[in-house]
Amino acid sequence: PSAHLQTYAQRAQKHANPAAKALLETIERKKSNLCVSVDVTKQADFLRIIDVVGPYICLVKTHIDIIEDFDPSLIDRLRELSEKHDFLIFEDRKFADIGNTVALQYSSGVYKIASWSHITNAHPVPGPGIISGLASVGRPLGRGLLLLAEMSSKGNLATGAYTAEAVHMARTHRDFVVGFIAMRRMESVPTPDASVVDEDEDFLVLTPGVGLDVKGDAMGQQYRTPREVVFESGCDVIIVGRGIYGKGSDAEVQAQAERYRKEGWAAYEDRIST
Ligand code: 5IU
Repeated sequence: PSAHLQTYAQRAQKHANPAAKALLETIERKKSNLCVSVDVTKQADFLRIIDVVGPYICLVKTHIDIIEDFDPSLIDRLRELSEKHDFLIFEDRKFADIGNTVALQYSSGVYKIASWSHITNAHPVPGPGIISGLASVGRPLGRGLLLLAEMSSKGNLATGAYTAEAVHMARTHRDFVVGFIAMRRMESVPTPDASVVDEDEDFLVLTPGVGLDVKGDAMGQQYRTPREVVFESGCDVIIVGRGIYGKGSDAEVQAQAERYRKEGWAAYEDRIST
């Protein structure tokens, strides 16, 4: 059966990539397919929110370059929280340059993303060289890459033939590409070269643009519910930002995290039992 009709545990057992395997195991262990996106600009807020939502998440998504008072000790604190609460880390870097440059951006600079982020992502726009560049750094460390096959924002250009080429690039680099940022499952996307299709492929689909209370924002974001994303569209992980951390007090943030965890998990249970 298609990957999304199997349990996370079954998929974890078979997955060859260490980061994907660890994520699937964490999802199963914590009964959470919730990733919280923590888009705040101060270290203290960043760490406090992650400590509050930690028990309810499988993955934390970061934009490390928006932290104004960043210093390298923040990474040590983040790692401590990931061990305390048992979640993985996804730096949403959206690499988009040629292979040589992204290898440097991934390994070096102020943030040294590859050294702490289990999963990162890239735009397929530069072609397969971007995967080779990132893999040269990330594969020896057991990291995994997601390709941006689709986006959640209104009017985005990641559609049609572009999405199909992204899927094709993933299928030809399965040792390092572990899945997609997408709005639905990608198995049925017609691939430009059928010879690369593998009946047993298991790409994780992580999906932003998830919210229960509002339909969008003033800058083109579009929200769907966890049920629409996980049950109807077959996605594996819901990514929620302002719907959780934007709710004020720690108690409210915690309540929202638990609410989204429950919704996402119930949608998954319904999916595998149909
Ligand atoms: N994000 C999207 N849509 C996308 C991609 C990434 O929203 O297509 I690719 C990021 C942006 C933000 C988070 O960091 O996911 C969603 O945050 P909100 O839930 O606050 O909208």
